[in-house]
Parts: sequence; structure tokens; C-alpha cells
Amino acid sequence: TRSPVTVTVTGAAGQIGYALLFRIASGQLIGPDTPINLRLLEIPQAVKAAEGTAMELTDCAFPLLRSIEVTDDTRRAFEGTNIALLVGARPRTQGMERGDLLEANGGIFKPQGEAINANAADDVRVLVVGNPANTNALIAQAHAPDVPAERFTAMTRLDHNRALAQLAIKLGVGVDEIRRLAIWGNHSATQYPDLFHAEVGGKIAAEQVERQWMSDEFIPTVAKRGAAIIEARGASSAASAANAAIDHVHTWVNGTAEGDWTSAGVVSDGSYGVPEGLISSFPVTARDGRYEIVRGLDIDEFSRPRIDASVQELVDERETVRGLGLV
Ligand code: NAX
Repeated sequence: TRSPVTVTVTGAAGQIGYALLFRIASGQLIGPDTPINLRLLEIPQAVKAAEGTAMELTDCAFPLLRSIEVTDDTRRAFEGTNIALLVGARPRTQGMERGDLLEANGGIFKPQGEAINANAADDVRVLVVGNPANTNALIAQAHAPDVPAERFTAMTRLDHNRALAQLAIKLGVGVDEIRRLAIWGNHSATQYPDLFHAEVGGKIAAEQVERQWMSDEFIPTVAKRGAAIIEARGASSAASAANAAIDHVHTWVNGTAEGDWTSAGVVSDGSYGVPEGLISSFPVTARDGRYEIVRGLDIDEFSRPRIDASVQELVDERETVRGLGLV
């Protein structure tokens, strides 16, 4: 058994929280040898509901779950935290402009970044799930100057998994036969799922599908999957989002397979023309507990404008939050 890890989950009473917490407590986030101390952060009105979830977690008698604490105190929530899953966010309501949404989320992610800076463990790793995830991660990171910027990431693993599944269905293969797929850009409808480096059976995926399927079906299906789930289920993706959050952290800590990569929103070093400092999705490998951008890929002319458009959206979001004094 290894030493315990403190995991903080914000928005713990929400629907992703409910799908996520039991998997964390059962050992799927880090691995079967690592005990977990859970901290659940909620807003005061939802603390009681989070306490109900905590009761159920207790009732599972998970061998790895050492403690659970529910709080509405942001500073306490991140004290000694090793893994912070920032799920709670302000949803877009009717009539809300994008600027209003970014501002409302600034009110959440700025104090959380400050609290992580002041109180978290030295090895803290942060995953932002709450939307707009990339820019919320940027805001939190901007307020944690003492934490290495690379420890702040945004979730595009759900998009990655959606793309894997759609390609597997199209080619009639198992998802485990696909390697090197990548999501580029923003976790939004502009994201670009890239099949030009993806391999199936050792051959490039883009050469095994029609170009028209890729542009008219695959890309929009992946990019608009969240809306399709809402339409069908009457509620947004929850268990699949929680699953992706588990995958993101598990890979971060335990690494990617040799010769393969995954997708994550990470701080750009300027690679592929993505302005330095933006938190954008890239193909990434994980080794020794670090995500690293895969370098040196050729970007073909089908992909280039699509990547650029999604990155431009991130640039615009950064301009908006700069204008609001949030970064
Ligand atoms: P819910 O509305 O069910 O839950 C959100 C919870 O966050 C609520 O319980 C609320 O009280 C809490 N909360 C709000 N402000 C808080 C604060 N300042 N501190 C602590 N908790 C706070 O939403 P849910 O369906 O769980 O989704 C959560 C977020 O994930 C949303 O922003 C959603 O848009 C985003 N998603 C991101 C995805 C991704 O791939 N990156 C996919 C799934 C999901 O749509």
C-alpha cells in the first residue's frame, strides 16, 4: 500500500460528482494500492446534498477510502490536496452572453486558483471539467503563480473517447485497435478530432474512411455529442464525463502506453502555432507523472484551418477574460 492521496472534488453534489465519487473511492482514479482522502467542495445550498452522497460513500465500505470531508470553505477544500477535480461551474442560462458566462466562472475559478496556490500539496495536479473548461483552467492557473503551470489541465478526454468510439463503430474494430487519435483546440463545438495520425491496424485512419464521412459525419458527431446526449437523455453527459475524468487522471499518474498518446487540454509551449500559455487540447503522452505535448507532427491542409479556428476561439476567450481582469 502506498501513502494516501488527498483528492478534492468541487461540485460534488452535481450529477458528474455523483458518477465520479464512487469510482474515485473504489480506487479507479490512481490505482488499487492507493488510499484516498476525499474532500468535497460545494456551495452552501448544496452542502446537505453532498453530505448525503458522503453517507452513501461511507455505506460502500470501500477499503481504500480513508476519510470524507464536506465543506463550503474553498481554502479548507484544497488544504494538502494532491489531485483537484474542478467540476462545479456556473452553467450558461438563457439570455446569458459568453462574456457573462466567463465572468461568472471567473468568480469561481479565481478563488479556487488562489486557494490551490496557498494550500495545496507541492505535487498538486488540477483537472478542470467545469465549462468553459479550457478558459476556466486558464483563470485558475493565472491565480496560482507558485504552482508550475503544467499542473493545470482541462478535460478533452471525453471528446477523445467519443472520437475513438465513433471511429471504432465506423471501421468495425475494437477501440483498443486504435492508436494515436487526437483532439485539438477547445472543448467546444470547434474542437478538431484528428484522424491523420490515428492508426488502425498499423495504417492511418484517415486513409480508411471517406473524406466526406470525416468532414460531414465524424467531426460534427464528436463535436456535437454533448448536445445530442442532452436531446436524448434530457440531461447532460454525466457518467461518461466522470469516466473521462478518471481516465485523464489515471493516465497522468500512470502514463500512456509505449507508442500511443491521448488528448488533454494543457498549457501551450507555442507548438503547432498555438499561442504560448493558452490551455488547448493537444496529442499528449504521459510519463513520470507529466503530460507532454507530442512534437513534430506534420499538420496537413485539411487539419490546419480546423485547428486554427478552434485555437482562435481560445484566443478570443482569453481576450475576454483579460478584459475582465481575470488573467
Ligand atoms: P450540475 O449542475 O449537476 O452540478 C454542478 C455542481 O457544482 C452543483 O452541485 C453546484 O452546486 C456546484 N457548484 C457551483 N458552483 C460551485 C462552486 N463555486 N464551488 C463548488 N461547487 C459549485 O452539473 P454537472 O452535470 O455535474 O456538470 C458540471 C460541469 O461539467 C458543467 O460546467 C458542465 O458544463 C461540465 N461538463 C464538462 C465536460 C467536459 O468534457 N469538459 C463534459 C460534461 C459536462 O458538460
